[in-house]
Amino acid sequence: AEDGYKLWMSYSKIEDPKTLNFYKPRLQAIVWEDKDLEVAVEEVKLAIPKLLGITPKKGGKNGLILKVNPHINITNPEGYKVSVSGQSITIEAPRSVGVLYGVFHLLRCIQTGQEPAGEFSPKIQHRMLNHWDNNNGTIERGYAGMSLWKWYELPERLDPRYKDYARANASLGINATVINNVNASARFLSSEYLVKVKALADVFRPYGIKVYLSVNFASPRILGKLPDADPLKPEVQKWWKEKADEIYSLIPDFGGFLVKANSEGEPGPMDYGRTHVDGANMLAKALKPHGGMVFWRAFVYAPDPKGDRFKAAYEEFKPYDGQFDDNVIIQVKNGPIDFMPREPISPLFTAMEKTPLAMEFQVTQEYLGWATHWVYLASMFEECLKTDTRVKNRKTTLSEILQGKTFGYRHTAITGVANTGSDRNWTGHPMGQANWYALGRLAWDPDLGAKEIAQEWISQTLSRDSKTGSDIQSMMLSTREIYVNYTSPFGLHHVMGEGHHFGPEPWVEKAPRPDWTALYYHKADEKGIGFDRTNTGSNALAQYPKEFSAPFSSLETCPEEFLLWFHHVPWDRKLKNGDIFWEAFVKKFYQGVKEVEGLQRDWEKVKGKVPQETFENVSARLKTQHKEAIWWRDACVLYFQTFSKKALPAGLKAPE
Ligand code: GCW
Repeated sequence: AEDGYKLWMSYSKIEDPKTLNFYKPRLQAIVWEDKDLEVAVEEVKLAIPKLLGITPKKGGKNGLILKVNPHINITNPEGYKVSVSGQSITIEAPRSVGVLYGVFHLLRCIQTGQEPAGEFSPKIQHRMLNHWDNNNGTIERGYAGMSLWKWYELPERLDPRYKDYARANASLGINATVINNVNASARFLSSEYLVKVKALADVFRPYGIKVYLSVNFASPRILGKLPDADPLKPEVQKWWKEKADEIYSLIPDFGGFLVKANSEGEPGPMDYGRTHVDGANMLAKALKPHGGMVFWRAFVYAPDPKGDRFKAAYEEFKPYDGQFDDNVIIQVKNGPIDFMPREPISPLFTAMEKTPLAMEFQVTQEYLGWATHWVYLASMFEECLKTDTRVKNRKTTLSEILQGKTFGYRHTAITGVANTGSDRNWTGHPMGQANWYALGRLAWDPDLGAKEIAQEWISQTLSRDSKTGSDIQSMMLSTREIYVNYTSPFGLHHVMGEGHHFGPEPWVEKAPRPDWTALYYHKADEKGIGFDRTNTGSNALAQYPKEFSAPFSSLETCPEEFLLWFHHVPWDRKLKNGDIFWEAFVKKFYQGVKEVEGLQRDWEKVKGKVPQETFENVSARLKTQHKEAIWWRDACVLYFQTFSKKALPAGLKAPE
C-alpha cells in the first residue's frame, strides 16, 4: 500500500468525460528537443498514462510541445506560457525550470478539470523550505519521524526519496531549500559534510531547487580554530571567504546562508560587541562574488522580565534599516512572538522601508498540535497575508509588501519551516501534506486563497467527487479556528507546555527565562486576563502605523479574536454578544471540543470515498485530538477559574 507516500502526485485515473475529451486528443504525443527538459518529460510520461490511460508517443507535429525559448517575453524568468491550438498544447518558457513548472501546472489542470492556457509567473523570487534537521538525524520540532537526509549514507548512496522530495517541491514551484537546522551545527560546513550537501544539490538541481545551509556564526572558531569569530577581524572574514569559495567549487549554484544569530543562545556578532549589520554584511561579502544570498533572521529577544518580547525584533532591527548589503534579506516570522495559533502580524513588516524582508511561516505544527491535531494552516497563512497593514495610509496587504510592491524590494522571499520527515506519508498527519502544499502554492502566489488551494489539493490527493471534495474542503477550512477555540480563544497565547510546546500549561511560572513562562503572557489576576500592549501598558502597538493600530488600541474597537494580545480584559467586561468575558471565554473552549466531535462525525461520512488507509489514519488521529482538546479545555478553564472565581456559564458541565 502506498499509504500517502505519493502525496498529491499519485495521478489517479480521470473519470470526467469533459476533461478526457479535452486532453486525450492533445496528449497523444510529446514533442521536445532540449536535453535539459528530461525531468519534465519524465513527469509527463509517468503521469499521463495513469491519468488518461494513454501512452504519449515521442515526436510529431501535434501533442504536448515543450520548448525552452530564451526570447519569450514574460514577467518573471521562472514563468511560463501555455497555449492551446487545434490538437496541441504548447508550454514555453525562458528556462527549462519554467517548462517543468508548466508541466506541473498542466497536470494540476487535468486533475482539477481546468483548461491550461495562460501566462504564469511566480510573484515571489525565493520560495523556500527551512528544515530544522540536525546532523544526527533528529528534527527540531519535527513530528513526522527522522530527517529525510541520511548523512551516514551520503554522498555515495542517494535515497530515491530525495528525488521524490524534489519533484514534490517543484510541483509547487518551491525553488530553494535550507537543509539544516537554524540552531546550526558548525559541522555542516566541514569538508566532510560539504560533499554530502553537494550530492543532495545534484539531485535537486534538475528540479530548479537551490540548496542553502544554516550556518553557525562561530564556525571560524569551532572549525577554523581561530581565537574567535569577530566579524570585523580580517582573519575571520578570510575564513568565511575561503569557505564560500570551497562551497561554490562543489556547488556552483549554491543558494547561500540562513543565520540565527544572538538568539536563544546561538552565537552571533554581538558576542564581540558587533551588530547584526556587521555580521550579515560580512557573510554577504563572502557570498557576493558567487551570487549567494544571506537570509538573516530577526527572531531575536532578550530575557527581560519587565519588557515585552513582542517589541524585541523591531527594536533590534529597525535602527539598521538601509544598512544591509544588497544580497541580504532579513527573515521575519509572521508574528511578533512565535508561531502562535493566532498572532497579529509582526510590526517589522510595516517598518523596514529600505530592507527586503522575507516571510517565515511555520508549516510544522509546533504550537498547533504536532501531528495529532488536524489544522489546515492555509487559513492562518491567508489571514496573515491578506492583513491590511495600512502602510502609506492606504490599503496595503502584507502580501503586497512581500511581493516588493510597497517598498520596492530588490529580493522577495516566502519560507516555511518544513513539516516533512521520514514517515512513510512524509508529514505524519495525512492532512499535514496539505500544509506543505499550501505553503508552496502561496509562496508562488501569496494572493491565492486557502479555499481554492484546499480544493486543488483534495482533487489531486483524496477524491475528485465533488460532494466528497466539498465536504472535506469545509472540514479543512474549519480546522484552524477549532484549534484556536480549544487552545487560545480571544488571542490567548503562549500557554502551552514549557519546553516541548505540547498541550496546556498556563500555570508555568518558572522556566530558564521569564519570557518562556506562560504567566508572562496571560497575566491573569483577579481583575482579568491579557497583556496590555496599549499606551497604558507596554505600548507595543506604537510599532505599527497608527492607522493600523488605532482599532486595536481600545477595548471597544479591538477585534475580539485579538483581545488578549493587546488588553488586560476584566473578567466581567461585556462583549458584543452580551456575555461577560469570562463566560464567553469558557464557552469557546467548550465549543472547540464540540467542534472536534463535529469533525469526527463529518469525517465518518467520507468513509469509502477516500483511500481507506487515509480514512483510518485520520479517524484515529481525530480520536486523539478529541481527547487532547478536552485536556486543553479542562486545564485552561480550571486554571483560569482560580483567578476569575466565577462559576461556569449555565448549562456547561464543570470538568472533573
Ligand atoms: O519556535 C521556537 C522553537 C525553537 C526554534 C526557534 C527558532 C529552531 O521553539 O525550537 O529553534 O523558535 O525559530 O529559532
